[in-house]
Amino acid sequence: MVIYGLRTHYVITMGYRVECIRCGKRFSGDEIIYTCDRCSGLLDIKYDYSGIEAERIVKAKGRGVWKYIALLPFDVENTVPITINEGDTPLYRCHRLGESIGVNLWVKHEGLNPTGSFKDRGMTVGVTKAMELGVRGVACASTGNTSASLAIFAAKAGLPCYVMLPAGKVAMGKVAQAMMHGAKVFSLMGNFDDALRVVRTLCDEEHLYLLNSVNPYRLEGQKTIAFEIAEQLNWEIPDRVVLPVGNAGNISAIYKGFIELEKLGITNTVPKMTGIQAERAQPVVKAFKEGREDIIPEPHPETIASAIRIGNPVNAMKALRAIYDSGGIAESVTDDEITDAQLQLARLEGIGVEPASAASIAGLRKLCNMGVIEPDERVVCITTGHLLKDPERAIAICEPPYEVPADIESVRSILHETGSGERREEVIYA
Ligand code: AN7
Repeated sequence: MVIYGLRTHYVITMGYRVECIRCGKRFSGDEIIYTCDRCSGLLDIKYDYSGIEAERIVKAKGRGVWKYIALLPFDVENTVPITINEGDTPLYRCHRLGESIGVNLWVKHEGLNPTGSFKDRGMTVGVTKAMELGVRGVACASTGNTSASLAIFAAKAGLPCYVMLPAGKVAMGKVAQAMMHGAKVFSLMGNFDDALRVVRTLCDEEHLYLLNSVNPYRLEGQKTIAFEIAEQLNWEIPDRVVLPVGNAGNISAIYKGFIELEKLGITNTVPKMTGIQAERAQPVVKAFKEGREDIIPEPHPETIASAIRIGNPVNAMKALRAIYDSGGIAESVTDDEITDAQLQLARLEGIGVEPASAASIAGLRKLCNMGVIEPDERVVCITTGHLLKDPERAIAICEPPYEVPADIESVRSILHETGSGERREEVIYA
């Protein structure tokens, strides 16, 4: 049911509204708009929390993102979600890695979503919204995972899909997914920020629906990471959540999720939101260290963690608010620190992640070494994407296989030479 206000353009749609975070201007849920037309501020989805009972979250049935439909911008009765069972990812207690870092550690492995990254949580909501709006096609710019996820949800929905990738800078597994699932893939001679600029204009002029994380519906899906963490810890909030930051959507979304649990009276605190960026792509970290509320874009971002090779993150203002308001922090890590953390996760915990995801562990280790994070803290790191997204990087940082003739003596001699199957932990810096 949609109730139109007569004099204002403000519309109440299914118990939520869209609002500019800067000037407060309100928009209706059936308008296609990504930023405020008055002040260019980011938009946020707001609910009437007094009308939502805590039980609808705490005792929600089902699994994954749609289990939390009471806090999603849809009509609970009449929505047909475009879903491939996203969310419901494991929260691993990581004793070995936690001990090596010196902290109580859990890892929420978002790489175990159906397309291999956390983006699926936002895309199931975003593409369901696209169907509700009746759009003629969907598009995004991407460092890879967004395009892979969008391609797959668009395929499921039967929508044309257009993705813009920075040429030569997207990990192989992600490009393979976008191509395989039928997106029209463009390789742009520029970086992610250039691609986003192009696709925003393309969407306006060609009437396509933009599904980058500037689209506030995406973040509604991603905030369910917070609900799941809380539930998996029996509604006890961890002291801190650490995650990689690129376009800065996920940190904003997860913070919002924790705030909503507080608003519903389910919890009474929020974790310190801790964002990690790569040393040569760290506009949010620099803004945080200078106490600013906005970023200065970096024209030439660079890192082996190609997912977060972003110099002008659109959600920076939301992310910085999340970090400041939660008493969190932002820190940068080097590519070598990211690589070490990727190997540690793989070999101490059996968790295979792509480089960007390992930035969370690298950042945690650095902040623990600096004494910023105390040993008794309960920390959840979010690993955002699966190892197989970037197989080339995995092969590049590991010892190559032993090439031997197919006879037992050749194999045995190498086996003894290298210490009979000894774990190759010597490569791990601790
Ligand atoms: C594995 O796919 O921006 O800070 O275009 O793929 O919410 O942007 C990917 C981002 C972290 C950063 N980890 O999240 C894209 C894209 C992985 C990612 C991030 C991304 P945001």
